[in-house]
Amino acid sequence: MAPTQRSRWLTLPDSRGRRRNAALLQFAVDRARADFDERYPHLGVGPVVALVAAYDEQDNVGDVLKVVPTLIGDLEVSTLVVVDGGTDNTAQIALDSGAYTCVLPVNLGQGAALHLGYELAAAHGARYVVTLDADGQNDPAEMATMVQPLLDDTADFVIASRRLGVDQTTDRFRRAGVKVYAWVVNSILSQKLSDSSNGYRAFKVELLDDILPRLVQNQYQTSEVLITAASRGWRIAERPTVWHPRASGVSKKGGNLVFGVQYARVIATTWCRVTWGNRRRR
Ligand SMILES: Nc1nc2c(ncn2[C@@H]2O[C@H](COP(=O)(O)OP(=O)(O)O)[C@@H](O)[C@H]2O)c(=O)[nH]1
Ligand SMILES: [Mg+2]
Repeated sequence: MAPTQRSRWLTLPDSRGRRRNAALLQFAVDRARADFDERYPHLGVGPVVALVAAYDEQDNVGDVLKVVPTLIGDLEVSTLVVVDGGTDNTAQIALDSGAYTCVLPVNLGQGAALHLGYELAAAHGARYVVTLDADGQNDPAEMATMVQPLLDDTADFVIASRRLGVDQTTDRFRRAGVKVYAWVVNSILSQKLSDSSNGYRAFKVELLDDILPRLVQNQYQTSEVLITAASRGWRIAERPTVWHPRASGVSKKGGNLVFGVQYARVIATTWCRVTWGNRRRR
């Protein structure tokens, strides 16, 4: 059948189209999960899982995985890579590095890939999950610092801060955006976070069990996770870390303007949802 030529800008989203997209997304996730379960039939992961969502990161992911610690204190660390579709060799490199690797058949977005990763980690016995970028922006050697407040039980969710630590990137717009969005998020959550958009985070698995059914963003997920967790009363802490430039390639989330607008959209929609949609606290 020939593809229709209607401009997507002129097409209003209809509920049937939305239902179809949701069904296709679920189909892709189910396929990836079934394949994962077949390849790792009796999987038990360590208490700490380093979770990496990777989309066409063949030039970066190997170096990241190489330096994930195998132990934090006496807790074993397992690495789980969710390969988010893509067309390059990311999956093979992740497998060769020894990481548990789940491969989505098509690109769904970072939020969807991490969502699947959280579910897999929780289902296979993780107690703590740490999310890291596959592009070298977060240093896996700092995982112990990230997890410590969870082990001390002074927080349920730890978010890295490039503003308390060191930001080695030079993009002034992104830097300004980090400050502006931290201010916005702090204003609505009554928190004092310095870097609310950082994707380097550590979670207790109980928190993930609670918030996962409430997450809907398939791509721009950092503020959704943070706002949802805070609105549920989970304790949030931050730790200083070093924010490195991407090892190679460019961010696939669009330029600064697209990124900024999408980020603002997710803050607004998540805030509305948690304010009017779910008032029940744990
Ligand atoms: N941009 C993007 N990143 C994805 C996607 N799926 C997984 N990722 C991973 O999410 C992480 C963050 O993406 P990146 O493009 O570096 O975004 P940024 O760090 O926020 O500029 C990287 O490890 C990507 O490989 C996707 O669909 N788009
Ligand atoms: Mg990145």
